[in-house]
Amino acid sequence: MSRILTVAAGQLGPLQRADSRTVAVQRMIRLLERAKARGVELVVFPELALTTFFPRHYHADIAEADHWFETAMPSPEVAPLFAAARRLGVGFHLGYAELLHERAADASPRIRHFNTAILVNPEGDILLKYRKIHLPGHAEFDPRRAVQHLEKRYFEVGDLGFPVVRAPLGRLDGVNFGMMICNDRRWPESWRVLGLQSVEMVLLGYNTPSLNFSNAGFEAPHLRVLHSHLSVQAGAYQNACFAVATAKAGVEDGCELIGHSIIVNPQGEIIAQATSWDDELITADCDLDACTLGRTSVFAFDRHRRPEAYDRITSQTGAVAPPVWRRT
Ligand code: CDV
Repeated sequence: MSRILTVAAGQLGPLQRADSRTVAVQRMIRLLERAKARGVELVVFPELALTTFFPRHYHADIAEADHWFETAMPSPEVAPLFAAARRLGVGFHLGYAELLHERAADASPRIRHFNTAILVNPEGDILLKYRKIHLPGHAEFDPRRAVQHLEKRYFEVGDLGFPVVRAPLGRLDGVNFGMMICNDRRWPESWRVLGLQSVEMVLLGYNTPSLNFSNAGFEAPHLRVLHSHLSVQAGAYQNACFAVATAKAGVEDGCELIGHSIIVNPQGEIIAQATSWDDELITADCDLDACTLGRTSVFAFDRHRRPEAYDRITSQTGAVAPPVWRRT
């Protein structure tokens, strides 16, 4: 018997700086309705799906960026998305900026900011929450860049690790879901930590500019899509899982985003791909039993992994120079 989950990537076209959360939510509701008509049980929306990708905008006073963040989930503006999911019986994954009011160890109040994603079932339960760990970009205004990427300014590094949950969804009693966000997909460590928890489906959203603005050297624009797909396909194959990778696409605030959302199977094959720069739904029937082959053969971790040889992975951040060979 196969275990089929019908999933969709709900790609969003651009969200401009002036667009309200309500604009984004209404567009996502329309995608949920189209998903329902196609028998979809889960729709994956992008990273920071409620607003424009605001880390491209510099605020000298960091608190001025707080209006981009959600202090409750669902907030009144996002509640209609939860209601639509309930009405349609479709789950969803949503990326957003999260602002928390907390007490520090000395009881003083502190505000925390994360780049967050949640997995929500049709009943409105939050099944899994993830806070982005690999924050790209920089913390200070960089005059060499035509477009800023200030994730290190506005967000803290996520504090939830890479969690996996087994939860019922659609017609299935249990699916092992894991999450990562955008830049995390480029790091094999993210995938392997999920793989080591028997993840069956990785959900991830992204905002990737079509140009590399870091001014560190030339990167041909066509390689931006290649690198995104390469990362997701390799991660899914090497950890024998499905992946739904959903983009924001098109020209947002004058900055072009690559789009090219994909759904990938455990063989690393792309089984659905977006072709527009607009709101677009791509779907796939994912038989989760297809994860078994990889994880019981080439990637049977318990038989083949050699953690005793991997200590550099967790003990070291930057690369060190190798010893220089000399004739003896
Ligand atoms: N939002 C992102 O994390 N974007 C990065 C860009 C800066 C390269 C990405 O990895 O796609």
